[in-house]
Amino acid sequence: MKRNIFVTRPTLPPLEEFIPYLEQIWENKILTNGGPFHRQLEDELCRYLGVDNICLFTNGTIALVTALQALRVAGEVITTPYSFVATSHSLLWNGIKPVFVDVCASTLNLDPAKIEAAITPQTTAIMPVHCYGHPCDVEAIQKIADNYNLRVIYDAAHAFGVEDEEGSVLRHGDLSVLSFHATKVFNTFEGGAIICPDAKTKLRIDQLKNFGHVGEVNVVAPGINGKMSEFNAALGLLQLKHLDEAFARRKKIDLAYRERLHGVRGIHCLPGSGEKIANYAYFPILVKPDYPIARDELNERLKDKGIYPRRYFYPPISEFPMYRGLPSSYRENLPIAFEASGQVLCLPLYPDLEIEVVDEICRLIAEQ
Ligand code: T4K
Repeated sequence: MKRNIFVTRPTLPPLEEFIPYLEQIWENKILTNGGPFHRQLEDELCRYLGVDNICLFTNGTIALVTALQALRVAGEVITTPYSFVATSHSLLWNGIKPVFVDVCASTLNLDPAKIEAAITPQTTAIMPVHCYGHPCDVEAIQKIADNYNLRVIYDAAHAFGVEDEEGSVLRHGDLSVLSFHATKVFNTFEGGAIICPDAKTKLRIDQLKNFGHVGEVNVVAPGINGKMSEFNAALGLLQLKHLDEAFARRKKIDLAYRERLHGVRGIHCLPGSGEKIANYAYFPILVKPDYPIARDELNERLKDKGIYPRRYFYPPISEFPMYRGLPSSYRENLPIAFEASGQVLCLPLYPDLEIEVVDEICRLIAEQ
């Protein structure tokens, strides 16, 4: 039988550990709308992540859409073209014009040095992404935001559990948004969250994710249905119990890749993020021009062996039809994002990946 090694594989706790949660849901018949597991997961995540307030969502994309709505962001928002398309789609869903700014070559995060030149009287916010879990230059971004009175909403879909010297990276900016999709380091099958600084903002976001309802008969805003169900919240509670072990395994795999790919001509591993606590969510390599074959050829050859890396993020978002007409989408404006997008390959990384498979992948890469 042909074996398939995917870029990621969800970690699932033993099935029997989930049964008691299901029994409890069946027993109390509260399936959604802020039930007991939902409340418990919010509490436990606040503790685990070291944040004060969290609002759970049905997925990360709806959380992004709602974060923008909660802060009444409008006009133009500066963002990165080097991300998953959900980042800028959330702007279009709010009738906001994305303004793409290039990324830094060393981190592939939004380059603060290029933000100011893109600010216009219509700019109301910046939406950076902690790409692959590597924290943005949060201080430089906040300084610009303070100078120009802009909001900052971090797409932190990749940054669950990441900490800098002072604690969680999720405390930066006005809001941070997480994804708990099946492919993420912490998953609830589908899910997401907004981290917010105070109880008042949490209350507003909780209203917006429940159609804008305040009480039984009052609706104060055109909110959406973004609520996480009890089933998904229960999955989250169970996953949390196994998370530290999963991070430790990810770290081992990350180190194994770095050791084995060190010195392979034309292969550049993005540097370990240098933050106090990383989450080892992805293992992106750049296939440089001095590698014997092009990135896409390497991708095909690995696939022939049953290994499926992914070209996250190719093409840049600015190339998709709904974005490519924007002035900020011109290729000349985004040289680093385009170059990285043509070279990047995210190698398989998930807790159950065996080191022998890492050996094999690295051998295949080294011997081309
Ligand atoms: N912002 C950023 C920066 C994001 O990266 C994302 C999501 C979002 C916002 C939006 O958050 P959500 O609304 O999704 O919560 C995947 C994910 O669907 C997406 O969540 C993620 N980013 C993106 C980077 O990756 P695809 O199209 O690559 O997924 P897919 O189905 O091809 O899965 C990749 C591999 O994972 C498969 O080859 C096999 C494995 N897999 C996948 C699933 C779904 C499994 O083994 N089991 C599974 O259940 O987008």
